[in-house]
Amino acid sequence: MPFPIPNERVIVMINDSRLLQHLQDLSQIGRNEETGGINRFSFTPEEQQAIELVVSYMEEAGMTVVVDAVGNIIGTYGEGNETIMLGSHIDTVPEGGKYDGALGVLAAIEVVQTIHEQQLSPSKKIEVVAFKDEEGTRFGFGLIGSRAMAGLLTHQQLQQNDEAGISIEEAMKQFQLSPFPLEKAKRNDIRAYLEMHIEQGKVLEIEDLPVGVVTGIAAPLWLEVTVTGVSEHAGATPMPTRHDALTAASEMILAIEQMLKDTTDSVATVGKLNVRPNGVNVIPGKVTFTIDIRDIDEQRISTLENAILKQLQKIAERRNVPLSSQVLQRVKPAKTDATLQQQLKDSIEKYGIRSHSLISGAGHDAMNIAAVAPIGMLFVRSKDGISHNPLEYSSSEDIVIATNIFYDTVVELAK
Ligand code: HGY
Ligand code: MN
Ligand code: MN
Repeated sequence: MPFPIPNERVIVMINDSRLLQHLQDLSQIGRNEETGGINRFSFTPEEQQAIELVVSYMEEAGMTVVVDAVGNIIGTYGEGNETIMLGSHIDTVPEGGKYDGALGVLAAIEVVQTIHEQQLSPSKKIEVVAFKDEEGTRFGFGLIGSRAMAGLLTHQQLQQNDEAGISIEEAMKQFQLSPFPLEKAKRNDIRAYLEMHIEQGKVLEIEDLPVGVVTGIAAPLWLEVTVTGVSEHAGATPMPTRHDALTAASEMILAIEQMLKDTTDSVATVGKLNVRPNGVNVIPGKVTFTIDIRDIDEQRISTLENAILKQLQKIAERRNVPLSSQVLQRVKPAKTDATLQQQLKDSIEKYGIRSHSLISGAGHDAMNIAAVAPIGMLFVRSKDGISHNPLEYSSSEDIVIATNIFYDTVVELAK
């Protein structure tokens, strides 16, 4: 479908119906028919099914496909010493939406397939990567594939267990992966990394724009806090003598919200809570909850981490319930590359669209790849800013415009 643009030149367009069909087909894998949410976690049959579908799309697009030592799916097009890498992820959060990650992988494949069909001969190799376990849903530790590619993944981190006590290393071996030595997955040939992703916030909707250029990515610090009280009989234990781990944790969680109520940069979220022994007639003896702290500034994250843990300790002491905490994952915030930002802006303006720059509150694989290559990100408008929710939605029009802009940028970079 040729797109008339301001200077009357008709330019090559991606195959919009093919891309939208691929998005629809992939979204059926791991879909909860009741809620419409998608549950596609790393090293599961649903993920394996999704991998097979994505590999078939990559091959149709003229790519050769390999799986690296930690399970990244890598489609390669063309040759060259330098690589233009495009990517995102196909795993999801619990009850996730159909666009988070999946759009970036499928749009990148569509860009390569259009390049292939146009018989362009890029001077650089182009790769499309579906990174392993970006979300960290199963192990409470994410961005595994991009950490490995950036040389940031450690043997110790692969010992993190899921709720069934299976470690990441064991899960990898169950899927016939041999991750060691971890250096095998490290890359030093990436000339530029570009990721197209839904915004997952409201900025582009407020600006009434289909796309935006990311200037920086706020990074997650994930903590796990355990509060230890005493399990006792709910009926026979007078209130003043209790050491209730759940009421203590509840006061702590509200204290976190209170500490951040006036900030604009940082955010903190308690997303998971586990109560033991979890009986109606038992005073909770042990409660574990997670804290997800984000900011674009690393110093502010660490200041907030210390202030929150200090405040929680105070509550623990007053209530006489010991508290312990551990870091589940810590990622560096990242700035995107100015040249790649400019290239994306040029492609956006070629379509007569005002280019708008914004920070990503959500984390992405690009944060890790920033350690070994210049990174760029193109955001696509999210309806109502909703994401990590079955209601997550980006319009077909926005997706098609964004992918055409992405195509234009990749063709320029791969020349
Ligand atoms: O947590 C994040 O920001 C991303 O969705 N993994
Ligand atoms: Mn996500
Ligand atoms: Mn994502």
